Amino acid sequence: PYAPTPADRFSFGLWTVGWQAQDVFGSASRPALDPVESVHRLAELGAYGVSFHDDDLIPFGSDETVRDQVVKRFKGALDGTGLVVSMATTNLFGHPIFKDGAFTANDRAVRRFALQKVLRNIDLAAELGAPTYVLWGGREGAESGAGKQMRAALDRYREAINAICAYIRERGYDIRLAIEPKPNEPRGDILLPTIGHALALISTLDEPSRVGLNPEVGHEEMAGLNFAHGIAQALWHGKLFHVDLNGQHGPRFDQDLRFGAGNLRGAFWTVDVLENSSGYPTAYAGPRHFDYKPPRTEDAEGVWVTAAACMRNYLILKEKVRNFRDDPEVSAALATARVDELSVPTLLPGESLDELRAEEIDVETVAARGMAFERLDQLAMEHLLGIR
Ligand code: GLT
Ligand code: MN
Ligand code: MN
Ligand code: MN
Repeated sequence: PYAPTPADRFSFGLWTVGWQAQDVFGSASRPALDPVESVHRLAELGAYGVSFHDDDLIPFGSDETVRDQVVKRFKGALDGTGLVVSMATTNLFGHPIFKDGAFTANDRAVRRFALQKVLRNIDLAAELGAPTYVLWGGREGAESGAGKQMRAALDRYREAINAICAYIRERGYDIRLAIEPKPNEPRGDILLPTIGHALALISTLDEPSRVGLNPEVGHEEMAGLNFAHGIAQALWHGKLFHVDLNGQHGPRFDQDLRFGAGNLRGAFWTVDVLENSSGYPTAYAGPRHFDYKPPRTEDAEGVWVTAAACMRNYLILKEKVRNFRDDPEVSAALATARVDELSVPTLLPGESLDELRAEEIDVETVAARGMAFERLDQLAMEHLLGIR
């Protein structure tokens, strides 16, 4: 049991298993990993897809000959294993040219270069069949007050996303964009810090229907937010295009732990939402994508232990969530907590507000009713702890 198959649609970024574990305080603890080997290992483990930044695959600054060779080899690995490219994105944060951002750098030449880099990699994304293109603006932000004019930066952010959408339309590509929010790191304060901020920007775009979200568990939790609630709202807006699954221990540096580590209860409710266990009409249709970092303590083989664990933990939680939802005691507790009653509109169809105002509500009786949420939550806890 809990052995993943491609039908589970698990996917990994090349930069996750390929991370050499260089951090702010120390150099790499693992050797470089060939993307072709990653494709083979991920396929053997039961994954269905991979995602990549341009530079994960084609080293920054490569000439056309190298580029063509790399892409050919990568395609060969995909064809040989049946793995798909589930998403692609641009590295707009690694090179020193992006030290003050990419789409929102004060320096206009940087912004023009950033856009060039994105458009070029969108051609490759289309060639490899990626349905989703992620925009993570880790360097779009500031450490200080006066250096960045926030409203101008938002104008430029929107301009860039509109230009990318126009390019995708002109080329006739079947690609949607997904913005990935993050509150901080590497910049002191990043633009579009949460799901809500990104949703608000999307509503102002030229083609809002082409743009949605790629929320990451750890990024919302760094902001002290509830990830399951965040993705539920994204689904409600029809904007959960993609998801980055990982683990985080509350507000601190971005830990990118394997899925299930860190906030385990949060992971339980995240799977509940993604698997649509409560049966809400809008379900998540994208890949179960892991964006985590195998800790610096692990060696080259340890990396694959963590990758397998991400998928295994997801499948274990999926079973626990299903058992929770199928448990007759849970059904009774849901009824006692009047959870279904929230789906009943507050006003009757056609009811006038005068009728509402005329109604006599027994305030004391209504106020005295307990909600019995603790009983319901304890049942969830016992399913998660494995005693039910
Ligand atoms: C980087 C970041 C991730 C993003 C990736 C996409 S790159 O690793 O920390 O959260 O999803 O650009
Ligand atoms: Mn992260
Ligand atoms: Mn990350
Ligand atoms: Mn991410």
